[in-house]
Amino acid sequence: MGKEITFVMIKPDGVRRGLVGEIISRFERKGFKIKALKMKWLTREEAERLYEEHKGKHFFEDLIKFVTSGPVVAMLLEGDSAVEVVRRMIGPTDGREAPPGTIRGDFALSKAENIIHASDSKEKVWKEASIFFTKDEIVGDY
Ligand code: 3AN
Repeated sequence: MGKEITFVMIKPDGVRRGLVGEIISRFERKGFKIKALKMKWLTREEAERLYEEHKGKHFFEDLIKFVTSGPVVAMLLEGDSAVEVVRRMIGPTDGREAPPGTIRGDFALSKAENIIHASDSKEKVWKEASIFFTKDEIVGDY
């Protein structure tokens, strides 16, 4: 509980499909405060760092190709229980199973191309955020 920060990334399919505004809007309306925001085209090395835990899995190569296939939009969001609440708002990995009302449930029909990534634990937030942001790119209280 309490004020917490989480890392979110709109994947290349979300950017290509013009869902950036819709997705950011959902988080703003929920009450999260944007603390950092950036569009970036990941290098292979950066993508491998982001998905380190999946190295060796059958889908790893496709995942890296997909996430480097176009620019992504990364952000840090601040709010109560941010990690857990944002994960609930994005829904389960497979868009076909994600309930309506969740971002994946409303916009994805695939497990591989599922629009959005969000940190699944507090420990991962800063590891993932450091691929995109330096300390001075995170704004202070407002
Ligand atoms: P989540 O993004 O819900 O945390 P993870 O961490 O299990 O899911 O998977 C990371 C990413 O890897 C997913 N967003 C998806 O793009 C891809 N992925 C995971 N499992 C599969 C799979 N079985 N087949 C293809 N892609 C997958």
